[in-house]
Amino acid sequence: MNVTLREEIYELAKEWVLEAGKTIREKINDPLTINTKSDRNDLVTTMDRDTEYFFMTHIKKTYPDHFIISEEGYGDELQSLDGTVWIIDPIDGTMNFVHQKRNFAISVGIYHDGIGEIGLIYDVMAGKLYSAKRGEGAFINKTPLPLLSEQKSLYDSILGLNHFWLCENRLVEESAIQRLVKTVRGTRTFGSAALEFAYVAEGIIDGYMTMGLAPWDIAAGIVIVNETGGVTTDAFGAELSLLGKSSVLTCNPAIQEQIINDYMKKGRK
Ligand code: 2AM
Ligand code: CA
Ligand code: CA
Ligand code: CA
Repeated sequence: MNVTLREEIYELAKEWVLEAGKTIREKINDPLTINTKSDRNDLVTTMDRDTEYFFMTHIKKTYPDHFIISEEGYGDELQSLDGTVWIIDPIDGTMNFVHQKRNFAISVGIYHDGIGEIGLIYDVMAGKLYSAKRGEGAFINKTPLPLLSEQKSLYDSILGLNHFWLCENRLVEESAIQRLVKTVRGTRTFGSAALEFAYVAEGIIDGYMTMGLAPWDIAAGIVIVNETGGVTTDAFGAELSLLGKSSVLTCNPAIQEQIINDYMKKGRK
């Protein structure tokens, strides 16, 4: 992607993210209309939909030839990542938004011909914008993020893991996940995949592993984590597709192989 055009797109995307965040903050105590999707804990609110609609209308008006992949239904049905594609989660961490009124993010990843060019993750209530452009490093607001430490052992690591790893699953044996949580220094569950990616980039957790994420949960995070030297694959080390759901491991490269080789089920793709 042409650098001047990328700069223009970045500035506009940032402006829209900050504006959408401001609107959410202003309405944070308004009564919410909450609906459920796949099950009673899979929540969606009018704020999720309104925020996505805001992005869709601005993008389609300014860049009619760009495409959108997004969670709440205003995006395009894409079979490929050809061209410029905005991959948007209007509110990542809706359960936190509803129950805690904090710890949720707006996530916008912009890809050109399948390559992640721009990542924006906005922790709306904290007013922290994690951002990156490919090859230009990552930032929190205007402060550059340092590269991740190359001296990192699994013993000294904090991992983002959620309770689903405790339930029976196809990816890891119960005994292996118990060994893993006893090996690492600690585990955390933040409830927003985008924020967990941002924390990996920031180096305040060393890895985040989860099942069944969609492109909008990870698109921005991949670009930001990349810029601080982190790596993102599925939970078996395979390359991720941004056209479907997948397990995800994003982490400091120093601990990636050990997690995959010593803990995950063998022989799985
Ligand atoms: P969401 O809030 O945008 O739905 C919660 O652990 C994390 O997993 C959030 O980033 C959440 O995104 C994501 N997630 C993906 N699929 C989900 C589902 N079916 N129900 C709840 N959270 C889901
Ligand atoms: Ca959701
Ligand atoms: Ca999400
Ligand atoms: Ca969402």
